[in-house]
Amino acid sequence: MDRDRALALLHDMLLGRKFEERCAREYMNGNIAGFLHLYPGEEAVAVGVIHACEASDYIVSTYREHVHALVRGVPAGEVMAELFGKRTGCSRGMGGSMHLFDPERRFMGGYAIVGETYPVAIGLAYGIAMRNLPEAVICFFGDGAVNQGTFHESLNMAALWKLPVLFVCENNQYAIGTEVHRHSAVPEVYKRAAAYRIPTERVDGMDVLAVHKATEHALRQIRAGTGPWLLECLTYRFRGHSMADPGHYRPPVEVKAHQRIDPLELALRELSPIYPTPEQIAAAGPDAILKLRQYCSDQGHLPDEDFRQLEAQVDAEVEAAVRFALESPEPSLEDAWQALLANRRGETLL
Ligand SMILES: Cc1ncc(C[n+]2csc(CCOP(=O)(O)OP(=O)(O)O)c2C)c(N)n1
Ligand SMILES: [Mg+2]
Repeated sequence: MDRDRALALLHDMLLGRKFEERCAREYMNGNIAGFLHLYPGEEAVAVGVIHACEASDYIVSTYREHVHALVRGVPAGEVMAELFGKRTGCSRGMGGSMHLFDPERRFMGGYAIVGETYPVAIGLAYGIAMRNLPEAVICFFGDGAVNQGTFHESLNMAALWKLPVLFVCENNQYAIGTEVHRHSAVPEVYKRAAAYRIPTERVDGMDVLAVHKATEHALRQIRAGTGPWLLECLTYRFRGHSMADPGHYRPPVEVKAHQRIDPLELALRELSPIYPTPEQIAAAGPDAILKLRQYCSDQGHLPDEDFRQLEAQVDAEVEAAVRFALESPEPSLEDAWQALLANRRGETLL
């Protein structure tokens, strides 16, 4: 991987982390209402997968999708404005946190219903196959979503018709408060692909480069016409299921153990051929971003000054997104009517 790509990955991982932490604050400030599911700890999955895609590939995601949208290139201001329920949001302020949408960037949602993403993804993939295009669909889902009927129906159809879909399981080991081995008879999600003869791989979802490499490999084969793939990414969410969840079902020692393998830290290690010593990490304090900066400056790979600049840039992006959202107008009643009906050409009807 070249330096520019590595820096782009790092930028998006930092943006994902800082954007989400800011969302938590804005929720507490009363600027975001409803459910809010945050992504810290899982950044390597969205960033690794989406960076391996072409802009012409479609992305279908769940309700934990802010970072997927950001990595796909939906402007941070439009994502934040959507969370604030503002008219300038990517879903015109009528979708909210769980229903981000940007068809021009082929970001096809944002779905609140667990297991809803698969039929949408195979529908898109069927359209691609009928037109014989070199495109693919990326379908994200959680470990808790593999027990839905739509999972099996969609994997069967995708395999049967050799549809160009990459199914990506974000296995963060919990469906709300239920651990994967308590909700799934086969807790190794990748093994389920075998039932439909779908090729599969299980990767370390905390390692952005491993995720990126596995996605490139799967997409090469999908584009060669061999049909779908399933990638299981083992990851962990650092926060509760949503802002309403204090997460008491997880022992603090488990959470701490996972936080020690921060995907941001791993990403920066990958930027350099030499790994930091445990002493260097310990000396950098508890904050992963500080550790990264320390590490990079120690290695001389990404000079401290460059890292400071990158971090300042991300801070400014998040700040501008919040300002944009705050200053944007609410949708009007007229806007609500506009979004109610559409004809087959996608024109809204009143
Ligand atoms: C069909 C349906 N059933 C139940 C719910 C309630 N629900 C919301 S999130 C969730 C857990 C999903 O867990 P997982 O797929 O592992 O995703 P994660 O939240 O861990 O990212 C459930 C059961 C829902 N939204 N939709
Ligand atoms: Mg889960």
